[in-house]
Amino acid sequence: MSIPFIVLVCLLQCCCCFVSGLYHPLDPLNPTEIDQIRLIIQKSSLASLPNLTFHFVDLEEPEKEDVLRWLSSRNDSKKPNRQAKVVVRAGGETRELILDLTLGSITSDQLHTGNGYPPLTFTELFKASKLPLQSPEFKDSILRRGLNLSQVSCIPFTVGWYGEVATRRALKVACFYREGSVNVFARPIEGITMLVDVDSMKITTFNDRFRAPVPKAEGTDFQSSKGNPNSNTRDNITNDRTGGFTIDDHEVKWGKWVFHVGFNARAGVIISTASIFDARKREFRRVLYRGHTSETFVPYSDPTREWYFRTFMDIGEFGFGRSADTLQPSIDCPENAAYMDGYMVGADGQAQMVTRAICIFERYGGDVAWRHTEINVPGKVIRSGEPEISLVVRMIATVGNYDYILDWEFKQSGSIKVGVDLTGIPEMKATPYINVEEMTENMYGTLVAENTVAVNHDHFMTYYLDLDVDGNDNSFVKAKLRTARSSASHPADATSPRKSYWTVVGEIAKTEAEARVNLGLEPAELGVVNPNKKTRLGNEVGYWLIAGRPANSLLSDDDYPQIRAAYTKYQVWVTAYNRTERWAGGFYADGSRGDDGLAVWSQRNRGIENRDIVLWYTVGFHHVPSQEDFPVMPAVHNEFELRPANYFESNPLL
Ligand SMILES: *[C@@H]1O[C@H](CO)[C@@H](O)[C@H](O)[C@H]1NC(C)=O
Ligand SMILES: *[C@@H]1O[C@H](CO)[C@@H](O)[C@H](O)[C@H]1NC(C)=O
Ligand SMILES: *[C@@H]1O[C@H](CO)[C@@H](O)[C@H](O)[C@H]1NC(C)=O
Ligand SMILES: *[C@@H]1O[C@H](CO)[C@@H](O)[C@H](O)[C@H]1NC(C)=O
Ligand SMILES: *[C@@H]1O[C@H](CO)[C@@H](O)[C@H](O)[C@H]1NC(C)=O
Ligand SMILES: [Cu+2]
Repeated sequence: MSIPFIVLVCLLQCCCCFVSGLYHPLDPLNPTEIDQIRLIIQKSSLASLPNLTFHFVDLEEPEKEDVLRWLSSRNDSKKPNRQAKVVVRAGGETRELILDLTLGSITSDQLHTGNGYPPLTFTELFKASKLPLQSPEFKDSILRRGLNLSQVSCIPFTVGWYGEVATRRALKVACFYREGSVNVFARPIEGITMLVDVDSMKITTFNDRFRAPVPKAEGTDFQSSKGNPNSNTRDNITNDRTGGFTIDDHEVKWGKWVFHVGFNARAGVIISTASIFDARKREFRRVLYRGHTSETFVPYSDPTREWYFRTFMDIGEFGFGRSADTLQPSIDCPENAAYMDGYMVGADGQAQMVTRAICIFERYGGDVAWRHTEINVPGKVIRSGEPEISLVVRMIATVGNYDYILDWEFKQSGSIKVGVDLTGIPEMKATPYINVEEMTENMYGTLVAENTVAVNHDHFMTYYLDLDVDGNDNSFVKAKLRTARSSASHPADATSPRKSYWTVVGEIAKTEAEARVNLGLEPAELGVVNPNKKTRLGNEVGYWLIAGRPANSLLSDDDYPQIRAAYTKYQVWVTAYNRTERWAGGFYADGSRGDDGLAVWSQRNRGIENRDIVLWYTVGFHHVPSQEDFPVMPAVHNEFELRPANYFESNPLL
């Protein structure tokens, strides 16, 4: 079929771009650079330390002013040096390195002495998952349950932190029975917990407390009976009405928008330097400097010994980019999608590629961008309007049992919509019950199949949104809508038969404390404005935050998981921009203790009026499972929108 847009994917030509120096300073590290990092470290004194493993490798965030300077001139002699931030474990310690790739050297090497650990490597998770199969105690437990060891799969889970004074890197391992089903998570072997010491890679605690029947295999298969859709039978959803989009290395141009699409192991997709063309001003105007998922918090609401620790921070403990799945054309993304690969580092320092990690496509779903019919012009019926066509950047993270579909959708109206869809397999536990009426104890979830309880939990996805609305210096507005009484003291109201109306009571948040917001029943308009830029009519240019269905954490403040993820008590925060403050749950999220992260930075209570600020928004879901979530869950959606408000002089679609 005809593809009406030009796609200039230049990923594997990074070396060519590199030679000519035509990269954007926020480009993700390419495989050549990842190799260079490994070689620099292997030639350094670090190589002599025992058990050197790579846990994190990313572009070291360049100074914003350097990036902006390059962007405005596109003059490569003004480009900042390429730098990488690398976290390795060696000799049982965590080291944080900064490498200058332009100079080819390590410029900083610091021991991490604070709490928490870097993300677990895939190799560690894999090794931990195999340990039970070698354990005599575990083999004995499986035998006594009458199960076949060769049909057992074990899955490692992060352990959180529960007030222990000293900790070591650890995982807990739970096991499942594969026999007769591909749905590993549907057949838990309940009652056994194993603690693994990650550095020595040994099971240090084994507990077999009780047995529950293993749920049956029948009815657990989630493989689609429809097979892969045939591209010829799909509706034709491409169209050429907007002239399509181009991808030049990592920079995407579509309609009025230009933005950069990056990728790293931690956040997955990163949108940078998004600007929109203003046809009246004949110039590109800045909107979003950098936006990405910052942390997820998924606490299960089950305090029992086998379940209490399941309070995951998937982005910091594993990584959304590390969990990025290769996208399936015509299922995960429509036929008209273009794809980008993603690169990251393996535990051994080698570059790893995820093919088709990101897709980009034009969406025309039959919606209306704007319309109007006018019948009050004598002798005429004037009908007008335009279809809604948008551009979507998508990735999917499969984090164990769950699949997160993460969209950035750009609209010609100037809106940026961020969508999150959850699907996959709920986490389930085995129980003796086959009917709700038999249940005499709190099972902390819903009976979704015989002997199977899907446990209550939440998903909190926190977004880092460094909006730079028409410039760096912005303010955060909390406008409340208040009911007002018509009053005799206002001359205009005096004769009104109306008793009330509503009015907008705007308030600029002066400090970080004033910018913590819980969305609720009280109507509020939240937004970021640039107080230094006004429309011709004198309104401050801005972007509103149109929130989705709100959900904040219901755990008590003194509960350990809540101490670690304290930022989930508010849906909205605003902080003063600081290049290093990007990860809401703290940089070292595994085993963290809540002493780094958004809630701590906000405690400094910096001034945030008319300066460079960052907006943080949490998309939350309280998940009370239902039988329809079994054996695989139909996608559930939530979203938010950043929408221009007095940014343009009038409707930019005309
Ligand atoms: C780029 O910047 C350098 C140093 O400021 C200057 O010498 C050079 O002329 C510039 N090149 C272009 C093409 O503007
Ligand atoms: C290195 O790894 C091995 C195997 O995992 C472990 O037994 C040993 O204690 C580690 N050495 C150090 C210094 O961490
Ligand atoms: C265990 O499962 C394997 C296949 O994975 C099979 O070959 C073997 O016969 C089974 N053993 C028993 C005792 O059922
Ligand atoms: C899709 O639409 C384009 C443009 O209208 C057309 O050329 C093409 O034949 C259509 N493809 C299919 C499969 O209908
Ligand atoms: C930036 O953030 C880091 C981490 O929170 C902090 O240590 C540092 O002091 C901050 N820098 C400034 C200039 O506030
Ligand atoms: Cu869920």
